[in-house]
Amino acid sequence: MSDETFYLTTPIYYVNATPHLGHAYTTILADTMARFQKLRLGTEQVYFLTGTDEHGDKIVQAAAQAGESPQAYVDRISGIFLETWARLGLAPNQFIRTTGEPHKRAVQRFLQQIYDAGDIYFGEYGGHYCFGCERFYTEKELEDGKCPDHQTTPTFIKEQNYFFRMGKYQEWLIDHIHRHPDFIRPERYRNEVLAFLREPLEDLCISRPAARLTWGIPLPFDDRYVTYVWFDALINYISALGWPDGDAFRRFWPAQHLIAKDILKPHAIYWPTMLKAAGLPPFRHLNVHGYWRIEEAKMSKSRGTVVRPLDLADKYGVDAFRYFVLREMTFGLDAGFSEDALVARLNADLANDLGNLYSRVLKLIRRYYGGTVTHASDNGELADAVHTAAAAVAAAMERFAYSEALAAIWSLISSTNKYLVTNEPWKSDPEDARTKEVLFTAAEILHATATLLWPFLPQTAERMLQGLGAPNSTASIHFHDIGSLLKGRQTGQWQVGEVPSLFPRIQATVAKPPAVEKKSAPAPEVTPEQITIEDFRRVDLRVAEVIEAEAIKGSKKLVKLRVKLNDEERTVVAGLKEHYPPESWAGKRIILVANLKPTSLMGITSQGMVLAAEDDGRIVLLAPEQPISSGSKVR
Ligand code: ME8
Repeated sequence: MSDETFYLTTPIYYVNATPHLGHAYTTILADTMARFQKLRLGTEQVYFLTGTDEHGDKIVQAAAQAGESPQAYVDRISGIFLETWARLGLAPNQFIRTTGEPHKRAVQRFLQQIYDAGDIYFGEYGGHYCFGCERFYTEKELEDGKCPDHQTTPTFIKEQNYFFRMGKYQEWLIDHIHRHPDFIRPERYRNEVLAFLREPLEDLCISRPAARLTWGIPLPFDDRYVTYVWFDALINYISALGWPDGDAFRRFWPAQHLIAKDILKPHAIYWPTMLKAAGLPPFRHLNVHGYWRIEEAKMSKSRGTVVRPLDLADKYGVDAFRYFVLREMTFGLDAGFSEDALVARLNADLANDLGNLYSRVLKLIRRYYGGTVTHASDNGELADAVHTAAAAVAAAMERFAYSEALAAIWSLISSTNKYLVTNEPWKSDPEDARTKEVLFTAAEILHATATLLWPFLPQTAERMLQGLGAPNSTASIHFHDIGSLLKGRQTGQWQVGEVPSLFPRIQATVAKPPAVEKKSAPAPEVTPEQITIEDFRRVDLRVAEVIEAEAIKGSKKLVKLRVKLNDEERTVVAGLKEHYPPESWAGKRIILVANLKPTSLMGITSQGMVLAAEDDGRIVLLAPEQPISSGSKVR
């Protein structure tokens, strides 16, 4: 096992609101990265932290509005965060709360240490205070005298407070950023921070008089004051590991932090200088993502209802939701969220590309070999494609480029689809050695695909592995083994059980196709010759109503139907008795090939053919989706 450890944090979220898409997004990114690193390094080497930020004016106000005590209020909302993460299948190692005693003790110790070192001093400060942001603004930062975030006029407050000598560490920080080019990434945020650091860095006010704000942590050296926002919140990243003496701190620090651009400055400037002042090594990387713009208005217009993004996870499934947010946003940039785009991705990428490939391969293995396909040769077909995908995923995840990593996995899925279309196992003799080889290889690649997918779509990957009879694989396979799985394999077999349907297709309810990247069409189950629209028009498909049905003596399969097409009545013989007994037909509306040359079956002339769909021996009649008169033409 590697000695390398990976410690990943999300921001701790304010409990003045319940979790929304933005909170879910960062936590999904972190969960995915933690799972990926667990595959790469081993479960024990990875630590994933999230939690809630529970002190301050805003929380007190929100509690008052809810008619609750601050403690009851933070307990309740923090509980909702915890529950939501469980609902989304997110699995942090720890959920930290800043009202917890161990955290409070660590904050006081940290403050005392910096105070003793002489980097915290008492002074007077007058400034423009925005209650919404809980911070002072300098004249320069205001826009037309207003808070740039809230567009409200701040209150001028003059009071005595404690200050952290942040300015003292400005040169050190600039130098550190230059010497570690990916300390803050992507680059645009590093540049933003460096631009900010061109101006002199002011000292940071870190306290509030307890007379004005009681819902905070008392300063250990002056209990007339409580500490203020960032000197409480940021310290969670080390208090959670039991700093200063905890084993976990020794093992896992320094961290990789994950945040959105809204809290860049406290993380890129306050936090490293605080750590420096306390004599601690800085974090490893600050990874900064963009903002979701939520197109609620658009959603409500096209669907008649406002859909809250988190509800979409319930509506379409956790993995479809995860897939959408991970695939749709380029790390570092903003992205728009819409339900239509989610449905389009679900249908194209998940139901078509992945779901069809998986069920096609597994069903053939069941149909041909009763579920067991044995290794036929070790020519390692597509092994290079698997290697390439695994390497591309690893390289992309190193940069937090989730969308790129998924694109690499989908490129492997697409190569596998092409491999099947080229080899057409559905048309070949099951006993042919080549057929076995192709299906074995396809199962092998699906196994590797499931492992690659596990960090991103854990539930789907686990179902895929279950269907392949390899349910515990993610625990035992390390990421770097994936490519080598396929090469030089001498023995092996896949035992396919029940084939789960991974993603049902969602019927689009909007007329206009959503504006998302077009995917190449997946290979159909059987690749028929292509026809033109004129060819298709030669088939006269009609809706027909069944008047009556009777069994045909001496035939196990045939049933004789009397059907109506508008004013016309016809007799049609259908081979569907085993699936639809005679008594089940009357009143049904069906689809009929109306211009089929009449044929005689068991001495009865049949004037048409009933359409039905077949899935692995199960037959289902096709019918109009809504009532429509018999004789209507199908176009
Ligand atoms: O700032 N798009 O908490 P917070 C993407 N308690 N991500 C978003 C988002 C959006 N539209 N909106 C929010 C705080 N986020 C402090 C942090 S850390 C020591 C203290 C996510 O509840 C994103 O991760 O306002 C952002 O950084 C965070 O929520 C802010 O959460």
